[in-house]
Amino acid sequence: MTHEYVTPIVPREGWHVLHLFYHVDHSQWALYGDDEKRHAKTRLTELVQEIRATPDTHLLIFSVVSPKADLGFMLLTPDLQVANTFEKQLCLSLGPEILSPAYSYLSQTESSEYTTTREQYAAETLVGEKGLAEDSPEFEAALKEFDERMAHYLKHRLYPVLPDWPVICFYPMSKRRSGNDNWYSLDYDARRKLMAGHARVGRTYSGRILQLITGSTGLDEYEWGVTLLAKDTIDIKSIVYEMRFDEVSARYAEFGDFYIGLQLPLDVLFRRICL
Ligand code: 76R
Repeated sequence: MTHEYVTPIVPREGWHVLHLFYHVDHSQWALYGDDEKRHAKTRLTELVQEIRATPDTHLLIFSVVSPKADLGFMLLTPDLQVANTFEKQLCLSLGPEILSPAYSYLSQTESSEYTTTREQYAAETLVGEKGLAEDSPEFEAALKEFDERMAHYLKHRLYPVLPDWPVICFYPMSKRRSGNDNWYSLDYDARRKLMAGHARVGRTYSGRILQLITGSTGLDEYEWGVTLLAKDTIDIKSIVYEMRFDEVSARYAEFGDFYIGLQLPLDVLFRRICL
């Protein structure tokens, strides 16, 4: 990318995340000659390579299943200036009239305020549930194991590297704020207890679902973007179904539209979307 002398907008922690969905205008594409078509695809291919070669930057590309959109990108990068630049370039890369935005979502990776802390784990799980004495070697070992697991986990939430699993599901969601069902008027302990139940359900999908929850309060229409990656749509369908019964979702969640995409290598994707 040509260097622009503008102040970077890099969050104190985490990265910016853009979900981008486009329609292809096939009537405009049909007007392109073979050379123009080849050049257009080369431009997009080179741009994708440039984006993927940018430090700390990831780009997922997928064909959208259903006419809600044709082509989707998920871009993760620290600097909003860079995200903005790439987003404009992606939209134009096939030619000025080929891609038109169908939907988009801006969010940031974030750590959760409900993640179990070292102190909670020590007091509630190790002493409370497992009955370990605070100065015993077992206690020390278990706490060390917790520290390592959490360091790895927190890093993944803020700086994720997403696998190339074929199925990607995206939807935005908020926590309800109405009458007696106002998430934001619950006190912290009540929210933390509810979230612990949510996480218990979520953990049973380990290895089948990779979830990335990105925060968008003040950035876009909803409060979070939910990105789920899977090898099989049945796992997407069952996690979302099972979560519906969990109080956090049953009582407090509101959802936007759902998008299902298939991650594909670019050459396969071009054929898939009939370019
Ligand atoms: O600390 C952690 O990150 C682990 C516990 C955890 C938190 C704090 C967790 C685990 N989630 C957390 C936060 Mn989740 N999650 C969703 C959805 O469709 C629906 O009903 C809801 C959409 C899914 C499918 C899902 C899956 N989670 C959140 C938040 C932020 C809440 C806030 O801050 O108020 C939202 C909006 C949200 C929504 N969650 C998990 C999963 C899965 C699979 C897990 C287990 C992950 C793992 O342990 O690897």
